[in-house]
Amino acid sequence: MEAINQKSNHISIGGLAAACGIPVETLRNWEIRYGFPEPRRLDSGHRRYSLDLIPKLREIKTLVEMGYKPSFAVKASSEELCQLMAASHNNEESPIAIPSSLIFRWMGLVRNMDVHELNREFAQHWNINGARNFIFKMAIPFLREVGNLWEKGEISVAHEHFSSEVLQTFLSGQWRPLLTENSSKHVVLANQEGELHSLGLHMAAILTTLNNVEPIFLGPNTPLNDIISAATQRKANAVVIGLSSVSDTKHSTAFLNNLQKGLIGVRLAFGGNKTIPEMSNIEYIDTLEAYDRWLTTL
Ligand code: B12
Repeated sequence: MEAINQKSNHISIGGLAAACGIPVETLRNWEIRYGFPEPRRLDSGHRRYSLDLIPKLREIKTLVEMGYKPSFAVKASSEELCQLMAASHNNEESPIAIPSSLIFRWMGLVRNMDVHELNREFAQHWNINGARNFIFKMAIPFLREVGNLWEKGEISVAHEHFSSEVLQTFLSGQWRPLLTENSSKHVVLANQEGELHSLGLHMAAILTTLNNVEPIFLGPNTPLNDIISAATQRKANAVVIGLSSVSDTKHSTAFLNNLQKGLIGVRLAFGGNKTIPEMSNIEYIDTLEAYDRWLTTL
């Protein structure tokens, strides 16, 4: 690293962090892992950064918030960053269309139980299209196709379990590294006892992290009292329960009512495709897109 003197056009790591909205720790981590942003050193050894790095770092931050992996965004060339940013601005007006050939190809990999290729495909589409497009346009239609083919007897239970396991491991590996220590809001995410459909909850965890809210992820089959203790211990802003159509209506209604009684001053919501009669002070969030918006109301 080149030594520089104090008066040049450079700022400290704290200054850079403030200018880009990226914590100092993260900047140091990226430097160690990816060699970027590379500081120059004062004679004293302190880091100094060129002001020219600020626009690029702001773009990287935006992409990471959209769900791109830091390892991908930090290493992208200026040209790639420019293209990704342009694509992100166009996202709302022209959402990406998911070709049915993609789901067809993924189903072929499921039939062959090709975990390596399926993982590679997931990672590639996550990186290229971003977390939200991956969830809404790819993962959910993929699981629906898995369900349809299983119902028609065209794939076996083993194929269904294989697809959901590979996807779940992939999703959980994506959202945990996105967690930062600076989120002041927490949401407990859990399924009730007996409920194993937790993929929607993993997708919810990703959206939670992207909204800079920390998920306290308890996952499937969680006893009521443990959900209450977790929410109390972490002073959660909300508890969100994932309920699939498999769950029994009476049981789920009683579960939510009892949960609500045990949670004082904590918002309670449930999502998923279970329809149950309206209950006061318990919110229903029908889709993950709605959950993404709901998080901004915390
Ligand atoms: C994967 C899967 C499994 C996996 C789950 C693994 C896992 N880790 O999640 C396993 C193999 C364990 C499983 C087991 C069973 N399953 Co299953 N499963 C599925 C499958 C293929 C995908 C479900 C899924 O995760 N979708 C992804 C979610 C995100 O998509 P979605 O459900 O459309 O969600 C939308 C909303 O509901 C909402 N949402 C969903 N979750 C959440 C969470 C939050 C917090 C929020 C806010 C919103 C939200 O957002 C989405 C839209 O944006 C479906 C097929 C299908 N067509 O759905 C069957 C399906 C749900 N299963 C079914 C059945 C019958 C079962 C079993 C009873 C089978 C058996 N005989 O053992 C068991 C029950 C287990 C249990 N006790 O819970 C049936 C349910 C039929 C019914 N009664 O309505 C389905 C529909 C299959 C079918 N075609 O028959 N299953």
